[in-house]
Amino acid sequence: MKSLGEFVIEKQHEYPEAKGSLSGILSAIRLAAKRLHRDINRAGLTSDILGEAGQENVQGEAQKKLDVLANNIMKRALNARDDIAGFASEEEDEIIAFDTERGRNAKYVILTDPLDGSSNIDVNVSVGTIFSIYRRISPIGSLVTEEDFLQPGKNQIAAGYVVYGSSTMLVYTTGNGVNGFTYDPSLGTFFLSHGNLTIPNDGKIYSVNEGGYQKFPQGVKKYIKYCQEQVPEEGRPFTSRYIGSLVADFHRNMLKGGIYMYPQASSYPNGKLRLNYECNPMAFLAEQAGGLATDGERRILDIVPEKLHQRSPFFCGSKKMVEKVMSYIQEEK
Ligand code: P6P
Repeated sequence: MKSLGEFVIEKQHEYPEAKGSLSGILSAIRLAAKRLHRDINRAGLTSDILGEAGQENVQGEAQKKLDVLANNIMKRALNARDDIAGFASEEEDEIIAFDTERGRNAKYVILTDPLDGSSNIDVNVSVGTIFSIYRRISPIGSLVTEEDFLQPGKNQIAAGYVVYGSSTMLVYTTGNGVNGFTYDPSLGTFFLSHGNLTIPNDGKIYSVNEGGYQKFPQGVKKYIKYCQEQVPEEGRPFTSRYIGSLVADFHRNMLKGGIYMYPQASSYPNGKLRLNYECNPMAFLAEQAGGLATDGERRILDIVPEKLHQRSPFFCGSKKMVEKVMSYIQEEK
């Protein structure tokens, strides 16, 4: 059984220019994931981490205590390394420049959704941590600026997630395929359990909050009806599975084949998911695993962000399923 640490060192040759730094960053994320695993798994036992934090994030959404805790765990773990110059998070209104000698001289920035799906935490349903890493474009030696965080997703040098489910797994890519590691709490170690993950080219599972059906664009409505049609020879109707945690739905679709959709709707005219720290990292992983990720028309990784917390419609998973919904959307143009 190969540990995550051994795997990262073994693969350093694949990113020679980021040799030690990327390993250092992944090591910080690994540590944060272990702490979050512990805190999430005992959440029900201590009243100080369940429930609302009594404040809102920049999206105007009520923050859970565990959102705030997860954000601080990630921020501290990364600030402790020499490799990260700045940090952006769903839970932080603005970017955070690490204003230290090593922060100013570090080459990379990270964006994260520290605890995705946190509304599920109080009811013991899977949640996740999502991260996205870029090389800074501002000069080394200076403080990072917002432009370092507004790069198109195709510039990512690494991305991944931790899914806190029936087991805790860390799944990441550095642009050379996707690998999954399962956490063994008794040893405090992540072990390679899903090497070279690939998304089946087609699938029979669709993930969408069908409660929003009436407000979806016509093309998306037509695709959902396509999924539900009785065509046994084509394996339809498909199965509907929606956990309410992007990371958990994405992870299942990656292993089994499927599509995750969060379309634009009147309550979310630009979709609900955030481009920079939800859509982009998941799109990088999806493409690296042979899948596809679009906003219904454009490749997610080609979108040039304008705002740190901007949202995007999101269609991601098995290539043929994403292409199918795009064809329905195109027909309605
Ligand atoms: P809804 C969690 O807040 C999240 O960002 C994703 O993890 C999840 O798929 C989606 O929103 C759930 O949103 O509107 O269906 O509850």
